[in-house]
Amino acid sequence: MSSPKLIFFQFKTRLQNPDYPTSPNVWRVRLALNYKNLPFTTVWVDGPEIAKTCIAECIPNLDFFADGTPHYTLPALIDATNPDAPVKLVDSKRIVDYLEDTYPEIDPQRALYPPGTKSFQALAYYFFREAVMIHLRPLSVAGAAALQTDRTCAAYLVRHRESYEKAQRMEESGREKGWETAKSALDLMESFIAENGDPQAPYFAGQNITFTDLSIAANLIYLKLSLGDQEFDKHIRAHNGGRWGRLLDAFAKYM
Ligand SMILES: N[C@@H](CCC(=O)N[C@@H](CS)C(=O)NCC(=O)O)C(=O)O
Repeated sequence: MSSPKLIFFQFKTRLQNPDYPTSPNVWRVRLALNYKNLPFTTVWVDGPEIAKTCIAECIPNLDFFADGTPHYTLPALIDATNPDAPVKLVDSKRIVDYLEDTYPEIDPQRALYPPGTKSFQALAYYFFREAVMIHLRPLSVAGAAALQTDRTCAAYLVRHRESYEKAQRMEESGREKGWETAKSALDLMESFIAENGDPQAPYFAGQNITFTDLSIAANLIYLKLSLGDQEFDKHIRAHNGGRWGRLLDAFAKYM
């Protein structure tokens, strides 16, 4: 097989050194590419340029706005390995699934989807987003907005207006409530992991990294960047016996 020619469209931010995006969705793909050791080139896209860039590259829209206009998003990926039939994808999970299908790991211990785990992992993906991240969004949105480029910042606040306004209205007690709810969901996640019979195992499926770990790590990176080290360390790093801090550290080499 000829070596892959992958073009990865990442969300540009203020963080230039190192060049970090602040979107968990972009991180999900970036961690997957690096974990799988797939070479890629990056196109950095500023927020207001997303639609223009995708249209120019014939990258499909993710969905539609309420008024029927197409909604273009990042991350996006072009696999130009076969120049006659380039594959153009959006949606972080769909992109990771495509990479895993197209460039499978030779070592079965490195498979992101060990046989029979796809549906369970889809459930875990849904749970983490809907039970954990949703309660932290108002807490992280102001920090994430401050990391966007000048051109993106205003649009970012419009897009996340509801979360941002909620954050501004939140008293300290409201933030604590958000943390409490999110941490209860993390406790549940921890109890699911314990079902494997080895609560000390580092990863969701035991000793080997799977998609679920990679996806949670992408969210943890986003939270650490947008909340700042102090708040992240106070609430998440040591929670559940340090599981989340260790998971983040395990993925540092794939950032
Ligand atoms: N489900 C999609 C969500 C993609 C998404 O919402 N991307 C955001 C960045 S985190 C975006 O491009 N927003 C720009 C916009 O909505 O205009 C995924 O997982 O990739």
